[in-house]
Amino acid sequence: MSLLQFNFDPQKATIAGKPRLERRLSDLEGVYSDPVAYQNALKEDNPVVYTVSSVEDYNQPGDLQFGLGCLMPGKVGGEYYMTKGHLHTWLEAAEVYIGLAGEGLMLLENPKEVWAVELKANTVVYVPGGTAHRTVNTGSVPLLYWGIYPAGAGHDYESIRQKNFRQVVLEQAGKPAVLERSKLLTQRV
Ligand code: S6P
Ligand code: ZN
Repeated sequence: MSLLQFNFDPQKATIAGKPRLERRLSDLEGVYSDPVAYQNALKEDNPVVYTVSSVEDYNQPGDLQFGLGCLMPGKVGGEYYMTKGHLHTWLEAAEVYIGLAGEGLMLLENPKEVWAVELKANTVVYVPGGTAHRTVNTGSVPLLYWGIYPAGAGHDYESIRQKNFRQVVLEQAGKPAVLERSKLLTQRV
């Protein structure tokens, strides 16, 4: 039996003794709606956009796994830094997100509905099964959150890679605006 208690560092967004995944800007091709702005940003720098430290020690039916996500503040072509976003491979698997610090949104969508839900300290967001989810940092400090999901949920990035999300979060007049991708100007994808 592994440990039942885990120590995490909210400043470093690490969990003691556990792996931490890093996603840099170069890992996010096709995520941002303005490909020219994306390529220009990459020519400048290849920063870490987010990290996820995970505890996936428990793998039996009924078990839970969890990850500490830390999404940096920043923008590409006016579009806020965000995660790749995914469905779960086990499509029906739901997830709970708990905001710890920072300010952001979760884009959620399934074939029937689309939501943009606030994620920040002291909020909990329930991601229903069958719902694609992406986290967006609309603030000026790192957005720190827990995601807690059933063992075996897995990640399906391919469906997102093909269609992307139906909503886009851009800064407009200094504030976040949630827009429909289908209504963006044609130079964005
Ligand atoms: C896992 C959970 C989170 C994400 C993290 C990074 O089910 O939803 O831990 O993995 O927010 O996002 P993404 O889309 O790159 O996996
Ligand atoms: Zn998930």
